[in-house]
Amino acid sequence: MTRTLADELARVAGREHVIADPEVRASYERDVTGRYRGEAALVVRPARDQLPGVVRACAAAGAAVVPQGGNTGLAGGQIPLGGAVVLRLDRLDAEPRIDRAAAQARVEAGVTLADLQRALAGTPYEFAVDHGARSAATLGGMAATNAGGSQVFRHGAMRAQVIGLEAVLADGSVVTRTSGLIKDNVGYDLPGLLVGSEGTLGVITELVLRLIPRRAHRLTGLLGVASTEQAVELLAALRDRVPSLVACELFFPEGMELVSAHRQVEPPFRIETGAYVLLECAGDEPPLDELAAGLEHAPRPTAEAFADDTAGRERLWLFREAHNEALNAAGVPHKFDVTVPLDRIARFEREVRRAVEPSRAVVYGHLGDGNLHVNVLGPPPEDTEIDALVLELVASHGGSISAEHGIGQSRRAFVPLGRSPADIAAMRAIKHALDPNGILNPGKLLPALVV
Ligand code: 2HG
Ligand code: ZN
Repeated sequence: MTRTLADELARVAGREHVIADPEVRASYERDVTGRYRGEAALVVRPARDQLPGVVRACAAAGAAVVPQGGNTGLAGGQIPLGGAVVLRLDRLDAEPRIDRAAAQARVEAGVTLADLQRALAGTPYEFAVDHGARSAATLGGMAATNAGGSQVFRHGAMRAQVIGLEAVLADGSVVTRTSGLIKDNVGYDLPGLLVGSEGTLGVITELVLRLIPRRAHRLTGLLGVASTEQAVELLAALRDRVPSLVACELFFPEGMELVSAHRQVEPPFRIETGAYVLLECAGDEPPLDELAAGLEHAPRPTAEAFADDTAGRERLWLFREAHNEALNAAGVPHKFDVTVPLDRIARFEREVRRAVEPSRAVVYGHLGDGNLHVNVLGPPPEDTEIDALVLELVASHGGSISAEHGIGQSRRAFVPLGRSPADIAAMRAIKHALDPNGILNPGKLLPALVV
């Protein structure tokens, strides 16, 4: 069957774009953390107009398909299971088209976030979602997982940026909602449904994205604070008083040490501190005065460093953004991507560290929206007890077990901690209606059916 499917896919996409060699396939079958490894029957790299034919061919052969963008996902959603066909979308990379009057960008799914940022340089616009994996993460994958990043508390996650999209459905038909019209109320919000569906309802091929005005001045500040409580007080003091504040990130001394050692960089200050808060301001005027005035109302930092030039700002951001990479170099962590209400975050952080003992938790995240990344080093990857422990704690604090990385494989079994039986049944009904044979990214997102 595989040979026939390979021939059929070669007929649709060209033989050079169908990869069967196990050694070449390998990089598409595992994720960056080393936690998720699968097996693909084939990897196919279709051009955009070949995608419907590729999906039809797979459907006819009864082969499952797994869309894959930059393979930066951290929940295992993009990793093939049980010999599925990987649809690698890197050929969907036409130059983004910018509509200045509408403040919109039209991008194909395989365009990376960094490529969109480059295309917007020199225009009056920026894209509101940003995160550390920008050079490899694709906008299609970011939409499929409803990715977030550091500016969500101001501008929302991917779903808030997607005005329209095109997607190929399980039968190869194409849904096109790419008019770019902001007011367009004809029926169900299919783009809203496809965003965050992690390739289980359709394969996103193009996006129409909202843009925000580019601000002339940026300022980054790294502040030491005595405790997580004080970090939250700082956020409360700045959120309204400093309208230019676009990011408020949190990390701890263990992360600072890990990144400094991994990247061989000196921390900007050496002083005992309970936590670090990284602030980013963007304004039409230099934001320093506004930020300084806001800080008057906040707990006094133990130490601080500021930069308003690109190199200096990047140096400060590195201490936050390189956490993931430094952890991956240290081992295969259990990764949790959770949201906790801000008034619970300090207590949760203390409790989660205690709960995973004697293992070590490295905690960091996007304080502005209560999104913490809890990474636990120590327990073997297959140990699911630790997963249950952490996620039940999250639920007990009224939090969400998945904030910005999706459910993928990693959180499937825990969906009932965040969704009611009626909610899960409605999601299953949607899945069944759009993909009755279950060929789109099986084994992801929805919990396994217990029969
Ligand atoms: C981040 O915020 C990314 O750095 C990765 O979302 C999170 O490493 C993680 O767990
Ligand atoms: Zn994050």
